Amino acid sequence: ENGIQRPKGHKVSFHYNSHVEDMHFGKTHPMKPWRLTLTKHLVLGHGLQYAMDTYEAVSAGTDEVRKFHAPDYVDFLRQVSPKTFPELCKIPRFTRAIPPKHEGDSVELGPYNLSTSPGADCPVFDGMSEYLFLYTGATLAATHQLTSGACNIAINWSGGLHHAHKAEASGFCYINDIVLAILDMLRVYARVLYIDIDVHHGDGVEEAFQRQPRVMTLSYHRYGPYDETGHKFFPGTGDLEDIGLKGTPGEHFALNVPIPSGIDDRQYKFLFEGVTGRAIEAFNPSAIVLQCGADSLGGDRLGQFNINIKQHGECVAFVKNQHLPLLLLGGGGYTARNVARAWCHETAIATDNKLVDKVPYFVPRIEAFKGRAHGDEKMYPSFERLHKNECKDADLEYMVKKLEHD
Ligand code: ZLS
Ligand code: CA
Ligand code: ZN
Repeated sequence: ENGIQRPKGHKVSFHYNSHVEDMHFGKTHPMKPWRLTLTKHLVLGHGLQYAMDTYEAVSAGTDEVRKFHAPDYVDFLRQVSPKTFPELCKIPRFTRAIPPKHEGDSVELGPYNLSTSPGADCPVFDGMSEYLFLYTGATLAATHQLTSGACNIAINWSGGLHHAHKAEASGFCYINDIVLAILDMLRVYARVLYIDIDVHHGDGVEEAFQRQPRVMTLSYHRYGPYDETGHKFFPGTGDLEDIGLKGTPGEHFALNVPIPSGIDDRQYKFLFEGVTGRAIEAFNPSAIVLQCGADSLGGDRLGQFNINIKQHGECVAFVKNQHLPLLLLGGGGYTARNVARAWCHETAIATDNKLVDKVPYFVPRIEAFKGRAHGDEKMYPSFERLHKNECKDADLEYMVKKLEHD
């Protein structure tokens, strides 16, 4: 009815389980799983399900998660809830992972950087264990569809949690579904390129593969002082000079594009297409994983870029046009209505569809779409409060040259 069609010449599979929507990290916590409800309603409202094979995800198994994460950490995540947390913290096997307390720490941290305090980045909340293994299960199912040749593009918007370490949660991420997906892909593909357009550095993925020449990681991110406070933008890594672990086969197989605040569409396009294009040429990947964190959009609650949905989507289109097996994952994104708009738009791009220029009739949460649309930008509402642009064209040109050399 909306003219949605299946793509010609390639297949797309979409992986999701609505149970991830019920989760709450805490009242003031910026990570809102209900952005996935909004995304789902937009995708279904536009009829994009008719253009893809849709699958309900099941939980990842303990053994699957242990392919990257430490066995004790996985056991802890399996059992943890606000009720069990205090008891688990006393078990000797887990107490080793409690960080030392520093003078002036505002939140009490338990094992693996987890905490029941409401002021923590990685809180322990009700249903957390189910949530973690579900988003991971969705990523692994998507990966399997790709590696088995059942599809050419596989999507999981609930995945893309790039900060999680082997035995530590970090920055809203507990299980690194991306690392697990890439490990699985290495069984089938000779070389995997990981690209990360979340506004934060993809440190967990880079670290996991820093010695590995079969995986190239490429992250675009805000880098430098956060504001006048002198604090660095999270996680504080991902300098231009960081190109993989020196003296290992992985040296030269990590690339970082550190960006000042306020970068606009034109500047981002120049950087993204210049650097990504050269990386693909030089690395010749057999498959690509694209983390589509939507906190790089203008007006994001945590992000500091001024990218519109149009350009964010053009990054996806550019990668899709390489015609390689492609895994599309979510990630950050803290202004929920824009996250949903972006990921729905990108689902349309993956399936070669153009969306009708109106909000679908039966989308239930009307207040989620109150952003104004005008002029050419109807499908891509421009953002009202933009960040001061500190991004100099000359610096971008220098970066493209420098990275080309690396
Ligand atoms: O890439 O900046 C930090 C670390 C801190 C400041 C915040 N406090 C709580 C801990 C110490 C230095 N953390 C970042 C993490 C950003 C993770 C991005 C994930 C991803 O998008 C992938 C999914 C951060 N930025 C903002 C906050 N944390 C933050 C803001 C507001 C709150 C509420 C809940 C908790 C405490 C009050 C919180 C965190
Ligand atoms: Ca990034
Ligand atoms: Zn982020």
